[in-house]
Amino acid sequence: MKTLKIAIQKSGRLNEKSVELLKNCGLSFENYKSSLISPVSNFPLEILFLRDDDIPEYVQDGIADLGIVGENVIQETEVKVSYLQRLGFGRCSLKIAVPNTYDIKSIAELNGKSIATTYPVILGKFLKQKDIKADIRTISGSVEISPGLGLSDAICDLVSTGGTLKSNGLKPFADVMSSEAVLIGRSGSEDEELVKELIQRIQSVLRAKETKYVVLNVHKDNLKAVTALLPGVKSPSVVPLAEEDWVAVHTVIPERDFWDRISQLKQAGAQGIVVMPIEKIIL
Ligand code: PRT
Ligand code: ZN
Repeated sequence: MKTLKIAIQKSGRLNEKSVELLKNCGLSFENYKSSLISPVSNFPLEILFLRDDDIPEYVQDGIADLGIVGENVIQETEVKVSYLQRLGFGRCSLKIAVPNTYDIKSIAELNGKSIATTYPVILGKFLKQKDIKADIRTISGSVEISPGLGLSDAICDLVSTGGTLKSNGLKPFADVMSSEAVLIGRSGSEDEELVKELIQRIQSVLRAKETKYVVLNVHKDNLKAVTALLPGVKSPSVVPLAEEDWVAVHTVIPERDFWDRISQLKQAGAQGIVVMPIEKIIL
């Protein structure tokens, strides 16, 4: 049987979450920092640990079947790969930022200015689209210190909390792209059985993350009002309780509207609400 190869970041911001995701998919493997390749003992898969910049090309060239990498890296390397699944971690935005002292009003003011970045391809396309002719200075790191050193008027870099910009006296000015970690494969690889199986496992873990398992007690008189608030995967399960006229309702609730839903349920007569994390949801 064929053994798949998936490339993930060896160390850095995406490593831990990528390993966690694969482990949550039930894959059993060692995560030695020193090894470049780790076999999975209970699925025909090998994990390649690489620098993130190399992952898109490895997948494009077929050295790896799959990869987990930030969209920003895929766009910058301009490779041809398929996006198989957004993964919901490693979220950040590529932004143009200028010194706090620079009272910039419109993006057109960047005409003739210099912008330091490690993302010349993405920035170049963005500026072209906006019809702006700026001098893109490609540097390999520590972009945020470049205006302070007089190397550029502005920067274009990834931002997540905004702390780095702030501590370097910079303010975000324009959004170039937003990014998150994605699962990529060669075009057409989504039709392969093993790839399909792995994508299904990943999706069941992601779905579970987005939902909570809720058990609550309610008097039969209020059951209709309570169940009307609960979508569930299909519909909520209702179990009789020892106390007459009371039932327990079991269901799942989306994380995003969790607190709103809980207060509505309490108002509708729900009591003793117990909330639990879900490991996987297989549809
Ligand atoms: O060694 P290797 O080449 O594999 O790693 P790397 O150093 O190139 O990348 P790494 O580990 O820093 O980031 C990997 C991926 O994480 C990126 O390609 C993005 O997809 C994603 N990501 C998410 C980020 C950030 N958030 C982020 N904040 N990548 C980098 N940053 C940096 C940013 O460049 C800036 O220096 O963090 C700083 C800003 O952070 P805040 O929180 O202060 O705004
Ligand atoms: Zn890198």
